[in-house]
Amino acid sequence: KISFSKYNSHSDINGYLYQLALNYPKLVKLQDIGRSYEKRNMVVIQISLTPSANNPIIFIDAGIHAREWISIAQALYIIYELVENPANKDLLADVDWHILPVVNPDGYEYSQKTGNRLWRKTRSPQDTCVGTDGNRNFDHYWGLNGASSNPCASNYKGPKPFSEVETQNLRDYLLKIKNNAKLYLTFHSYGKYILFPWGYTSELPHDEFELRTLGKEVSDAIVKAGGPAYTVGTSTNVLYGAAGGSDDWVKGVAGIELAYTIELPGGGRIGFDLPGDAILDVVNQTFAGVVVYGKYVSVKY
Ligand code: 0X9
Ligand code: ZN
Repeated sequence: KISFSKYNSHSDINGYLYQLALNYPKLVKLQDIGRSYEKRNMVVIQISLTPSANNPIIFIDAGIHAREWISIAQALYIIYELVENPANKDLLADVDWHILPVVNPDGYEYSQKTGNRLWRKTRSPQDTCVGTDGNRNFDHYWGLNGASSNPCASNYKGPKPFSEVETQNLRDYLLKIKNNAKLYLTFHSYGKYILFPWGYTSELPHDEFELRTLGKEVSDAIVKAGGPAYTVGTSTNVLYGAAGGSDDWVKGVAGIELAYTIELPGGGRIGFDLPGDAILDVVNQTFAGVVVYGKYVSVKY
């Protein structure tokens, strides 16, 4: 059983997806996109009122960084609202939603149970240490900046682009849907940023105005819902330069022009450990921003 007052295990999350597919067979389809290094199933939930129509797709992922638990709760909450709250039917009228709530299930489990709370990377053994930073592993100016060549560093880029099976699985799925996918959202924590490409350069993308304007509308909606204001801008210019991120690859290679990294608010003692009783407010306020994204895509495409 899923909860929004604590953090759920990966198997409970997949269990919830299977339960939704059973309970809402017309609305929900599951797509197995492969397994993690430790053989956990990576499952995309596809939410579509009209599966026959050629609708624009919004793709959402979370949990590429193991310790960023709130991001996974956020993805799960979006799934919950879209599938189980009839008040959100409008958001499904002419947009399909594809959501992968846990990109890095091995790291997530490790940070929750066996290992250390601040684990960030995958769990594949490397020469000297364990794990690769999934968000430095994408093949778009891979390793150019903000990424380490040291396998023991938390931002290790990996031995080669897409060395990790998890980033391969995500890449292959995105390549399959890229023609219909119009918006990519990847949830992280923490920091209250709405980021868009590029992370590999301080130069602005050709559609910077559109990305910034939409990002600000999203931030405004979150504020209206009682949440905090977010800083909106390119990764390099408002946070730091780092190449090999999923957002840069999605825009630069897959050609999905609207690509955002959302850094959710921090909390707790170390920032990543937002307490269970604070989850619901964050995910509910952020959902108001997701609604803005949904409306934008349904009007534009
Ligand atoms: O460094 C990251 O991967 C992200 N921040 S986090 O604190 N969650 O690790 C920001 C990624 C922004 N996008 C790119 N740099 N491409
Ligand atoms: Zn992150």
